[in-house]
Amino acid sequence: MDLEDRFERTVAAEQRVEPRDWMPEGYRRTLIRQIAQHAHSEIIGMQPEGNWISRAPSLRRKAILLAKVQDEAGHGLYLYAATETLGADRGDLTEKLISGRQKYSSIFNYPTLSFADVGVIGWLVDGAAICNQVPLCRTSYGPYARAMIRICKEESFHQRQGYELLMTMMGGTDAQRAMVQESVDRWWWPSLMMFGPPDAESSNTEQSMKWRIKRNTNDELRQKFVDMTVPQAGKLGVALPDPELRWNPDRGHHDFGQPDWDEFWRVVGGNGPANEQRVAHRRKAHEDGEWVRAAAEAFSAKRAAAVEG
Ligand code: FAQ
Repeated sequence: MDLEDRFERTVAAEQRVEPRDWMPEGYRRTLIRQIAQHAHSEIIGMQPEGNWISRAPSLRRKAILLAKVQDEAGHGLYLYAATETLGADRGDLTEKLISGRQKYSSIFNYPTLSFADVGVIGWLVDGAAICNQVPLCRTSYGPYARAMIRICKEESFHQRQGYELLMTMMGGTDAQRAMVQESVDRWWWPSLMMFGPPDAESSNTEQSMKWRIKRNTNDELRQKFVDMTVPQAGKLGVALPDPELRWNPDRGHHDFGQPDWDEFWRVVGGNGPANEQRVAHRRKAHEDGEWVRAAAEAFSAKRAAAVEG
């Protein structure tokens, strides 16, 4: 059996492709692209919420938020490690991110204007992330699938954290309830965009589904997210800002309106409300960390010399 046949059979049998196995170059490239984009999203995704750490309304909320943002750093590092098993270089991926040559999720290019945004990011953004990532626990590449299992557990915790915060605010004053509603109005459509363009415009889906890198299409997951979120919104007592949103008994799903796809492509193309700021901040952090990388390298060279000596 030639190498390509063996690869095809492994994927078809729902077994995992492992780092030392032969794989088509396109498969490797697609994985590096998707996992790197995901890793960058986690790292850039620390910024919108990080904005509120110093202004959290209580010590408890500050501690929770700090822990969540720290988890996101962990997810990013975990995912960069998964790309390294495919032969990618972490430094090179960071360079691509800060020079705008590699993407990260559109959602993190929107500003966080109130503390309710912390709750809404947990509820909607982590909720969308979970919908998208639970199927990736069955992705065909072993290290990615295993990373997803742990990441999904933490994302579920993050989502409940957001929902609990919003429940608390909805049980508060009229001003707090209004703050939550205003935040939901701003984040609803960008959350739907997280799943990527409609299937007809998704250049990678068909091949990624064949390779079982992706297990569902963008539209399937978007639908699942809407169906999951509508009852949660009802319980919370907030309205979702979509006049076309209604249950369709024939389909057994909710019908819903389309996000503004022109806005999506603008944001993906680098022209969203906070793209420049996000990338500039990441670049500065990377440059400010230069001395740490130099010190670590000097230390390991010294240790290696001591072992040899
Ligand atoms: N933003 O052909 P497709 C998180 C690009 S969760 C920006 O459909 P694909 C947790 C796409 O790269 C967020 N770009 O692409 C957290 C492609 O461009 P390319 C991260 C997007 O890959 C929560 C082009 O459009 N999660 O961080 C977006 O098959 C709270 C055509 O699209 C993941 O990355 C977008 N929304 O499907 C952290 C999950 N959508 O590269 C902090 C893993 C598409 O050909 C706080 N990734 N593009 O030039 C995936 O499942 C997939 O990559 C999709 C996109 C579904 C995102």
